[in-house]
Amino acid sequence: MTIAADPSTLRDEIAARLDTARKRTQRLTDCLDEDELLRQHSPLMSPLVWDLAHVANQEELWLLRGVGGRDPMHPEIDPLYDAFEHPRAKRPTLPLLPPGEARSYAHEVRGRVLDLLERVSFSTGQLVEHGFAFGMIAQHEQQHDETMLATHQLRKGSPVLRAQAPEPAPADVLRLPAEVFVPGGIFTMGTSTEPWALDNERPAHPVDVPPFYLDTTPVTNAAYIGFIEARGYDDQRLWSQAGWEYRQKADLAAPLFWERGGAGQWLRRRFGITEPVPAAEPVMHVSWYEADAYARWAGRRLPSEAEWEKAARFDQASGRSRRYPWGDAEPTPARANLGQHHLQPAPAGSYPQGAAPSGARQLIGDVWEWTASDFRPYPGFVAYPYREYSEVFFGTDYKVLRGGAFSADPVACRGTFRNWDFPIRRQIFSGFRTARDSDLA
Ligand code: AVJ
Ligand code: FE
Repeated sequence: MTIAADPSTLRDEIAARLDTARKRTQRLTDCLDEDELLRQHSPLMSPLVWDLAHVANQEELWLLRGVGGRDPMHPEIDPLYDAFEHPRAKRPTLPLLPPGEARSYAHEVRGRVLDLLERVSFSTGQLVEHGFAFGMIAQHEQQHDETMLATHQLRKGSPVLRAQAPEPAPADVLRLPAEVFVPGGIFTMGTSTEPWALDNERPAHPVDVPPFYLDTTPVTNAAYIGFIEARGYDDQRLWSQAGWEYRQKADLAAPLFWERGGAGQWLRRRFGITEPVPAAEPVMHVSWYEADAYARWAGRRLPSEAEWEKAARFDQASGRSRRYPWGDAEPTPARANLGQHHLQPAPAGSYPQGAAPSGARQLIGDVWEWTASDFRPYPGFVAYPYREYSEVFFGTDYKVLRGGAFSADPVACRGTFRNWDFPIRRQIFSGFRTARDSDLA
């Protein structure tokens, strides 16, 4: 988000970002009947009608109450939509607002927010400076839109979501080197200036990263099939201890949503349609444990989070960290596969216009990329505006994912953006690329 200096342009930008999020929420919910919205499609997910009202409830909480100082509209429903009161598995048993009421609640909140936006001054404190709280809420709705897309992927039944396929890979993919070199040295990680960056991306701080090599593109389905056919899932030596335990317990044998077809072919289910696994596409729906085992099989390792960010942002020529791999300008459809315009990743090597100075491609968009790193605070971290956004998740339970996927919106994706999940998770749009040390150290 490039923030406009003058308040009236900022108002327009905020309204547009909120509207994009709402249209996406509607696209993901208007296509299903009441029963499908109320049903829990997987114990991993909330019923879609919960996400719908939760998004509205957070918007009411942070914008109407937090910024606008209004009284709660329906205080009795607050606990229902507090993510910390009720785990996802329990949400279907709650007296949730039925779809019609959830929609009108969201509509009413939004109307009042747009009124507030007309009158708000962006200079009355940290919450509204550069429109931060509005940006946070647009990001929050988009993050739930991504979660709702994962719910669609998990649901059985007739397909309702369709989108255009991405372009074929550009001609130069055959000449791309397998890996790029990132020289050692200090770079600036995180940000203190990106106006809508969330608390966990802050502050900017120097990190010394030894030289390393990184895959030019995410690992493809074809490469991953190599790991499967080499019996990587059966070779305990390739797995971490926790990874092997989980591989045994969950009987992992391939990415989630994959099945064997005839004649050695692999098939996958994607938004209700079964199709051959496309060889050139980045692999997706793998857990951190699988990514870690694959990397070991390939004689490599996952990149640390700092390595990933340096490869994505650091411009050796200027010594600066960019906002995005290609520079400081906003994402466009020519630079990155974001925003649910395509409902799948583009072939590895796509988006030459989105390449990083290191030469790596698709660091933003296509698939979230698992990193080797635990989700931890940066030095100087301050929880803002609430501890439950990031701080309560810090520690060794979660691994960091970077870069965003086709499922993520540009408003909630940038070179500094940090996502996190449990290392067993596979229903998310997760892939990875691998790295290795350089002997130049
Ligand atoms: C950043 C994607 C891990 O979905 O749990 C949504 C985002 N936080 N509502 C999540 C979030 C509160 C969060 N992730
Ligand atoms: Fe939420």
